[in-house]
Amino acid sequence: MTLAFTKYHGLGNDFILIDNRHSPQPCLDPDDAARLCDRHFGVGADGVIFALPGQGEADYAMRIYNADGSEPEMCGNGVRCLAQFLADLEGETSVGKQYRIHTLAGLISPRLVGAGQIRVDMGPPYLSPERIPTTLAPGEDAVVNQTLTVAGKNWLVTCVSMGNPHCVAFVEDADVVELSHIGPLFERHPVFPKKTNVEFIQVLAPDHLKMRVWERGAGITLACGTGACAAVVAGVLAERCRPRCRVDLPGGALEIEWAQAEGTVYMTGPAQRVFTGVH
Ligand code: ZDP
Repeated sequence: MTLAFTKYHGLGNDFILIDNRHSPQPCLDPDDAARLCDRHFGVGADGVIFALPGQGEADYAMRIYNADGSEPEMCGNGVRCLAQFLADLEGETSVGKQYRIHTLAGLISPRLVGAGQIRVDMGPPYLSPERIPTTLAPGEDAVVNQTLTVAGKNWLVTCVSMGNPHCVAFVEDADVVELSHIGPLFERHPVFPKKTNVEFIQVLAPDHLKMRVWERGAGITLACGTGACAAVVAGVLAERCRPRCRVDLPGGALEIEWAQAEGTVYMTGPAQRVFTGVH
């Protein structure tokens, strides 16, 4: 069987996009997807994303496998790449074009805003310990500034779900965090029954954050859209930043706004096609 695919990236967070509009079932199983993501024996990517037919009010549906074959509920950089992929497939170039995408985290709406930028209505953050999920702060409304011991050190963490779980730690200097050592220890810490993504955030100014991320199922990546959203929500809850911030990631910057009155988070950033291939 031959498989046509297109590589996209959002700030260096890279994905293999597959046109699966003919069937609601992804045409690859998780093991095949993990093999394709391998950077030495495959195409190389942080994940595989399927553009599936929509139902009801959704124009399309998205499913994603991480590089290890696990399936996350949502993917922020990925949904921007998906919107650009759909626009490229449809020959759509109109600024303002909006898609409604069904995801395992609900309906997500990316909009083409011009100059290669896509603004995504990411939906609400979920704050309760059960929704994240975590066993930290049982019975509380939100998991803010909780102490978590990892690698013999006490960290103050704030947890947020953007559909997928995030654990946010504010640090003095993001550059000195030993991500490859400490990332997996957070990811698999027993207080996170579905594992977690972890973001280390340095506050450069009340509206400007610097972030490094270790992703569940993918490891160190150059950017994480849901993680940047979670970081700003966590920063507001922990009184570290404003609801509207620029978040600098190793791969570039995202603009994040937690519109509390609307109960949603907006993320603006680029999505770029890299190449098309056949496997
Ligand atoms: O939750 C998870 O398992 C993540 N690895 C999913 C991917 C998140 C992503 N990097 C993002 O931008 O939100 C795509």
